[in-house]
Amino acid sequence: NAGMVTLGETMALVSGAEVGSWAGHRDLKLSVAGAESNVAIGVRRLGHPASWISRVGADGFGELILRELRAESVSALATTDDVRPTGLMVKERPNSLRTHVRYYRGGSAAAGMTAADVDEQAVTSAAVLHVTGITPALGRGPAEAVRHAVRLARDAGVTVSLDVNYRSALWSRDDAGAALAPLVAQADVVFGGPEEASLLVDEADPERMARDLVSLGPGQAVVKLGADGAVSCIDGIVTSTPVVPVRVVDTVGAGDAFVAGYLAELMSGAESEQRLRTAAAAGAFACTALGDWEGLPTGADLRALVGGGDQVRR
Ligand code: KDG
Repeated sequence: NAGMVTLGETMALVSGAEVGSWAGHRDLKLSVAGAESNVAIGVRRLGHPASWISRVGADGFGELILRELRAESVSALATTDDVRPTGLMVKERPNSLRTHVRYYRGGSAAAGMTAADVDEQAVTSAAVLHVTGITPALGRGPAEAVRHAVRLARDAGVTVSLDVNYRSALWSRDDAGAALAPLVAQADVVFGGPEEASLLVDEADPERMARDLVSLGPGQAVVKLGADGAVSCIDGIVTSTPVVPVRVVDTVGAGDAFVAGYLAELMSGAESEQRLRTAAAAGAFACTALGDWEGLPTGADLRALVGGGDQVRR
């Protein structure tokens, strides 16, 4: 199969090496973060080709991002911007109860993306185009790039997947709702948490949210409920998918893992029940390790998770 193509910003991620205020200790670690590249890595680990379209700066952070994605065998279709720097995300955990995330991404290379950055061949030859609500929040150019990619995909009969992924630091709920509604209408699959779905539909009950999302256009809507699993409306059938219980270490990236699991199964031609089962298992597995994408599972990881068994290998 032709695999998945995605489009979005990946940033350098600076986080504390330990839990504790940065005023007290300063050991930092450097990694990468981006919702769309997380999904690309997840899909790739589950055995499907994945490409990622973006821009990075001509700096060490950009090089790190490209190396990480290539190390994961994701095809990085990114241009290097000689003027704008790579965006930065900073994650501080002053104590075990709180995580503060701050973005330094205004004027970043990826915020300078335009429709011209969209690799048309990659989009029209893919099985699935996956986009998120983060990219249109980055500026007019990135918003146009998303609209262009979605148009190309639709015209070529490529399945369009959208994760609402609302980021309150980037735009208001009103702006997000107005910009995302036309994208939802053109998507085949839409994912979102209840707070995100409520940008688009006037409902509070997850089941009705899923149904109402479908009435906007997509044949498949999945409302992700975190520790409470997911409720979906797929081809007219409403289903509740329970969570797979794990010992949670870090929940960030679980939503991207869920999407990756779902889309990987979709590309394999699996029925909706199997798509949702794998999505839930992948989301749970991602919570068992630190990092936004480091804990994304392979097929063998998922079989081990679902099969249980001995946790210690000697
Ligand atoms: O989905 C996890 C993300 O929060 C992440 O890795 C960073 O893309 C990101 C964002 O904009 O928050």
